[in-house]
Amino acid sequence: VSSWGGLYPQTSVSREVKPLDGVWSFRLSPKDDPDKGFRELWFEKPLSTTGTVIAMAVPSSYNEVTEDKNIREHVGWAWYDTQFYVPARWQDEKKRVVLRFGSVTYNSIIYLNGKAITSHLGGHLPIMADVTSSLMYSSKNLLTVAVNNTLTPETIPQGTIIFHNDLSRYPPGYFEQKYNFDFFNFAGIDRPVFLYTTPQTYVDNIRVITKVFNTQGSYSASIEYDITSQSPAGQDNASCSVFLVDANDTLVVNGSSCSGTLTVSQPQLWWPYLMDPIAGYQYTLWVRVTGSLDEIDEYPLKVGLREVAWNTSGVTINGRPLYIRGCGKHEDADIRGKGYDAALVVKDFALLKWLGANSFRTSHYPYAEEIMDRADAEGIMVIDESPAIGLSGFDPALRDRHIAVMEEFIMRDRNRPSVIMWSVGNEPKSSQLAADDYFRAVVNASKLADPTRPVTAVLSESVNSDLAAQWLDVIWVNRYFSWYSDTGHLEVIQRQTVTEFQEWHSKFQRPVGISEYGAGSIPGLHMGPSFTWSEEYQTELLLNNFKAFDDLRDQGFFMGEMIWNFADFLTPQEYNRPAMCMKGLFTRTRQPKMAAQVTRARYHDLAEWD
Ligand code: BDP
Repeated sequence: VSSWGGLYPQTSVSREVKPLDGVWSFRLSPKDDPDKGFRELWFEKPLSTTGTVIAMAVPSSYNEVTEDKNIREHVGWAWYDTQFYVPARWQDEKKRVVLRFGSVTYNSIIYLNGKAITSHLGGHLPIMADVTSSLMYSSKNLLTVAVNNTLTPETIPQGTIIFHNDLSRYPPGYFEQKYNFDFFNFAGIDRPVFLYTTPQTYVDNIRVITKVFNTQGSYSASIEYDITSQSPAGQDNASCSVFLVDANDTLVVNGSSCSGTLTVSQPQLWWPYLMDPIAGYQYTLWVRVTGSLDEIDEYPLKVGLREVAWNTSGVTINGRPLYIRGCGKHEDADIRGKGYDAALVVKDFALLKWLGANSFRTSHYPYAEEIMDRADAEGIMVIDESPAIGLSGFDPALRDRHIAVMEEFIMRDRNRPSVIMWSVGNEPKSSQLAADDYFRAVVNASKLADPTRPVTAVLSESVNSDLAAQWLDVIWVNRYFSWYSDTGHLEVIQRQTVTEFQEWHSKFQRPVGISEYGAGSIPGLHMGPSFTWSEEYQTELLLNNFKAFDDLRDQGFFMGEMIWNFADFLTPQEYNRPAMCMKGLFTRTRQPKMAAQVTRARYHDLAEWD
């Protein structure tokens, strides 16, 4: 994988971590002179010496932080920089030093002390660069990031730039960024930034595959592990040892090779929330590599013991049938946009658990690793979705980019117990002829990257025109009966939903589920009898869907239900939505609407254990 973002930075006896988050300097490249920063070499000296800069929070999307409309609506390059020292002893101790961004959205070029050290295509995934020889150990360092949020038919997600050339109506050079998704196109350094050290011999990557065996009601589990390490030129390969400890740090089992299988008898399995009294239980696999000069590196990897399986009618976890109840989400909140915020994440998990949800989908891009850590630890299952939303065209260059993104993304998340399936994307225009070969290739590449989880896509075309479903292990479909069709007619939902999902299952013989349904509601708007946009309408729409889902559940192929959306989120400026997509169970500031209460009642009723 060409742009593997590296293991998440963690401390150990051999590793130090230094966060670089805080307030950085920021300026935009003018809209009518996008390359100004490159021409004037803004990366060679502090940004503040190139012109006027403002303060910008890192991590955060830059769009909603200031009072400047140009910043919120910016299209093109934006520049950030910060200055910092590193301990001089890092050099004396011959540390290897790595710079790591959780993500920069979208395309980025990263400079250290005036030199480009790495670049990355696309947002939402980590970026790592070995900066050992680019750092200055006896003076201040300058870190500069150029980030571009422009979306084109070749990027994932796609967008188009519309030029308005009629000079009687628009100023010279006027253009607009259009995109075919409804969430605001936030950008910037939106996840934490770290420097971390390792010895010269170090753990580079780890893969674990967990299996669960049930012999007459008694479980055992295995962990297949594979460690990649690096050693300085001229030295022999490092040797490896692994130690599995439980949540109390008690040693369970150990191993002494760089790849092998550990067996855990009487394991505490990883169970989803409300499926077992103990949800989200994790062991820690301590991975130790020892270089030929006795140099040691240690890295702790959390491991949940669970196995996902699937057939033509359903999905199981640890051999037990799974019914997925949850919501689509977004990384979205006021001020910070898609910026990682620990308080917000803790709140969101508290709300998911209050609802009785056991899952969410990372609609419509990979979420921050810190969010995924919570999902692992809380026992909330994740349908892990790539940034491919609403794709169309399906030419070979897009396919290759999509496959590269899937490989990079799967490499980041493949060790996580919470991730139960991969979604290659949301609502592709999968009735276009080219979708057939395209999805075969993207799904096959994803299955090659991880054969242990089902690969899916979230579909929206009609059952008879879609060309992607045939390649998927499980099928999710978005349907907005009584909202985008038959608006106002709640009475048709049950019949239409049941018919729709029966058709998908009978045509493709796969497990099917509803990945989005819902209605917008203005919090506090009450109308009886229920009327579109009222809280009553949203609530009754859910209740009618619930009846359909109960009918479908009786038929044995319906794998789950997910409400659109967990919370209201910002849209682009439009005339058909009031600043936000209002389909949230919670408001953008996470206060409950009426619909949250009925969802809570249902989801707790559906729980397999209480
Ligand atoms: C679906 C999209 C989702 C939108 C939703 C809506 O998958 O991203 O937010 O429609 O319109 O088509 O609310």
